[in-house]
Amino acid sequence: MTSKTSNPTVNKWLQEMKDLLTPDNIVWIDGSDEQREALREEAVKLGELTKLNQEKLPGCYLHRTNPNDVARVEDRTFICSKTKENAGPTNNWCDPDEMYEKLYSIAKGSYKGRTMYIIPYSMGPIGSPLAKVGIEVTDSVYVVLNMLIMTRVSLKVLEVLGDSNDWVRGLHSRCDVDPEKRYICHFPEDNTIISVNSGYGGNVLLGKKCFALRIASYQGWKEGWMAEHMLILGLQNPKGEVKYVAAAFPSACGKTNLAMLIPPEYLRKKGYKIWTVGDDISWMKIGPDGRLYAINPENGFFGVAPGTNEHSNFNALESTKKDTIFTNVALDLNDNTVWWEGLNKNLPENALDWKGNPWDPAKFNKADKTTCAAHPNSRFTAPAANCPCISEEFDKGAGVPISAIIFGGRRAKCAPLVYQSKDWVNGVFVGSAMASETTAAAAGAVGVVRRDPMAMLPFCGYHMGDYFQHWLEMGEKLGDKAPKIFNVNWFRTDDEGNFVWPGFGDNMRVLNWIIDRCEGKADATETAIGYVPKPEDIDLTDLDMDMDTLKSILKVDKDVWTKEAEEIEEHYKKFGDRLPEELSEQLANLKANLAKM
Ligand code: OXD
Ligand code: MN
Repeated sequence: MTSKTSNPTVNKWLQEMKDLLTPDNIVWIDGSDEQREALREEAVKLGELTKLNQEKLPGCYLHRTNPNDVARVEDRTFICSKTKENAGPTNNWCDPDEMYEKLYSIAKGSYKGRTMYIIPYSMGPIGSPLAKVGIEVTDSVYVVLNMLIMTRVSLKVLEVLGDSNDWVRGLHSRCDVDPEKRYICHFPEDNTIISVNSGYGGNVLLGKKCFALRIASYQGWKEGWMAEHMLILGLQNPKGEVKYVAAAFPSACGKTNLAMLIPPEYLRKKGYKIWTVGDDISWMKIGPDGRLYAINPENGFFGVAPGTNEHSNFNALESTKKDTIFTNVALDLNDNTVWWEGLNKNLPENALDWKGNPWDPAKFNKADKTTCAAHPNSRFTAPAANCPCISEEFDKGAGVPISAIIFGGRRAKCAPLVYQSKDWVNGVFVGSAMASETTAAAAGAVGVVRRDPMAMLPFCGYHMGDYFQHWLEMGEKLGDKAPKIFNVNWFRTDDEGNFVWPGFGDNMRVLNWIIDRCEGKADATETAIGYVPKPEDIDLTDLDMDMDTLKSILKVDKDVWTKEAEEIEEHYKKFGDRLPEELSEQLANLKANLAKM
């Protein structure tokens, strides 16, 4: 095998992979346009991709996964740290030796008759002090083409790596796409990821959830930085100043929409604007001036298609107009373009559904997901460079200074529209207790609360009690330069169950209050849970909402919060003696504050 590097650890691992997988061919992916074009053609020939209408959607393709393989598989995702205790109570664990043996026996010889693609990639701008290197081997052209969008793939990555051993090994093999033998495994102490028997994005684009969150969260813990499930946006005021915010919401709570928000017209006219730095992942390190700096380690968006339209997220839709791979959406045979529920009201008359079967719009019933043309978790993989509001800082390696961290989730009655934590430690408490309610969109009971600390429940690569402790230590290091921590809830409902807050672009009104608080410009009322805005400080210009309605969603209800505190206590029991003392104290404070209400 001719190598592209003299790095001994890379070459040794690649030789091991070749011996294990026994491919017929080996191809290094270099990130060039020519190679990408050739791979697209090959994928079309292999039937892995369908070429879409190149006039309307230049460089765009459609892919359909095996119907048994359409989402991340949390129950088959493992953190194989040396001890079970270090994976903690929120992760599946298996002894690493046992798991290596099992995975190697599944993967053995699985590239026979196939090509082993070697993808050298950087998470973060190549050479940035916040970036890290990975190498993924895969037998899937679809994975290669997605990685070319989602990460920075280049042989230059190998130059930057030099002889260092600080790189993440990623083995992906599609094998037979057998759900019974599907495993997504992480070996944090070995910088290694192995994914077998899947071809779905989050399980196989190993730079994303596997590296940039599960492995990187562990690295950040060991090395003194943070890898978080957060969007990053820049809010520009009429003076042209930009303040950066990072926000963590559980999956499907609108991170991509907030990251690409278009402000209401009256604010646009004044000169307000949002710049997108990232929509899913944030790596944050303390900079030379003592502030927290963030990069988006990704290079594209792996967004949920259904519900994306020119009103809900104009910028995301624009991002998908060229060089995009669509996965499991519907194919409109009339003009060879794509369609999904919520794109527009024109249900295609002549279309194939996400499985490739003819789709009958007459049988479509919104409430029954099995009648959908696009799979509810269908996706677009779009280059970040396509986004009309991409920040000019996106490609710069230094990162952006974070003024505020925002947590949030779907809570019909509990959390107010927005509140500020009392300080960093209180903010860590707020994040550790984060929760979201299930919606009618997913199978199962509606309104069930799932605790998802910092939106990292499926993504934290070590014991979550240690993760909370790491947050507390980062706060100590940051001292008075620490970002302020807030919580938002766009999803409060009235007695009829309707959302009260309009959300989308109007969330800008809340972001403005948050920035004003960071700059000491806005007042607030101290409550049992933190600082809540004075109703008059949330700007309702041009909005059909009266003060009483606004007050109703800023309210902190004693009974609801007393129940919430009890649930947090239950949730905390999981972490045993690894739950930091400070957080138990925070819970005790909350209870005492509520008792005084
Ligand atoms: C995602 C997720 O795909 O959080 O971003 O599930
Ligand atoms: Mn995500």
